[in-house]
Amino acid sequence: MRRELAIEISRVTEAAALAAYKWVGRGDKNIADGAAVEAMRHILNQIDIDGEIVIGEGEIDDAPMLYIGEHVGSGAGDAVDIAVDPIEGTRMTAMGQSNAVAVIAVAEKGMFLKAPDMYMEKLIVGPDAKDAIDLNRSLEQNLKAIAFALGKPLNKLTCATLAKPRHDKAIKEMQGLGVRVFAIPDGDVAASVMACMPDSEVDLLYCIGGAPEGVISAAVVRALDGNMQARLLPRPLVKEPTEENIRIGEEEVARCEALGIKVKEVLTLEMLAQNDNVIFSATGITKGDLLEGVAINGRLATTETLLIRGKSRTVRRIRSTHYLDRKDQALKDI
Ligand code: VTB
Ligand code: MG
Ligand code: MG
Repeated sequence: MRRELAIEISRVTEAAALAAYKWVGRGDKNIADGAAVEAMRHILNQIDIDGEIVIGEGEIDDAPMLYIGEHVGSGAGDAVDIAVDPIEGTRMTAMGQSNAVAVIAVAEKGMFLKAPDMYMEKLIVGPDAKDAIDLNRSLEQNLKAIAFALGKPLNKLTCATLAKPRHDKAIKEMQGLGVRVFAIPDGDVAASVMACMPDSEVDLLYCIGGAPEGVISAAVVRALDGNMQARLLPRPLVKEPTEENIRIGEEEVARCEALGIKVKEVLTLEMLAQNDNVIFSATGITKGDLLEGVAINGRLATTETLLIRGKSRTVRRIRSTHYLDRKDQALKDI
């Protein structure tokens, strides 16, 4: 992948965040998602890539999406696979809550795991604990191994997770062991990034979240030299085993089989993202732990973007000022 592609990719999440921002606090997550999708698609199609969306979000709740299998880009240039989440945190966007981001990850063709949009159990650590994780062992064993690798007691360990009822037991267990738990309402991509960043107090992420978010996170983990293991979980293992959820679960298992993956089997980082030549870009929509949100002042908008290029392991924070009246018409119309 040519080096300048990274900078071009940062414009994709900037545009998505700006489009999403118009819908912050307006109560409709699908309209917000739709606007971010349109903006992403528009900018992606201006870039000289032969890109394919290989994993995206939206199927779980019928939200608008960039379709899996959709081709983007001018068709000229690098053949790449793309994982997207135009709004990671639609609920936060619609309700004006913090931590919503627009994210994308790009890899060389064939390097990302192709999986349906379903639940995924994830365990992520930064470089210093990369050899300590094994999802075949218990959570407690993993926490102890991570703490040992980091040279600190369990009560100095901080785990990020999602504050969802499905994690109540795990959260209690971790707290019982003395581990500090940061349980955020939504948005495990930002938390995954924090688990790998050297300057963050988050040591690990453990949660059951979305598979697209998992693959996007795997790109960051690769780029920052951390480690990740994951497991795809059919819906009845995560939510109430209602008739509807059982039916969805059966579909998920069948789709996984067709893609050659076994549900519930441990997936290593190498399977999620096959090499570290990846690009990750995230732009804040609402202000959060990882990024500032969009701020608008008259015709000026500012954005903050985290842009990571795995090949060189360069981490950029880009603060941009946008003159909204100079944006191209298609973006203004979204
Ligand atoms: C997961 C997680 C995301 O939504 O997809 C979650 O990975 C799904 O939440 O980061 P529910 O199970 O409650 O529907 C996010 O938190 C936000 O997209
Ligand atoms: Mg989303
Ligand atoms: Mg999401």
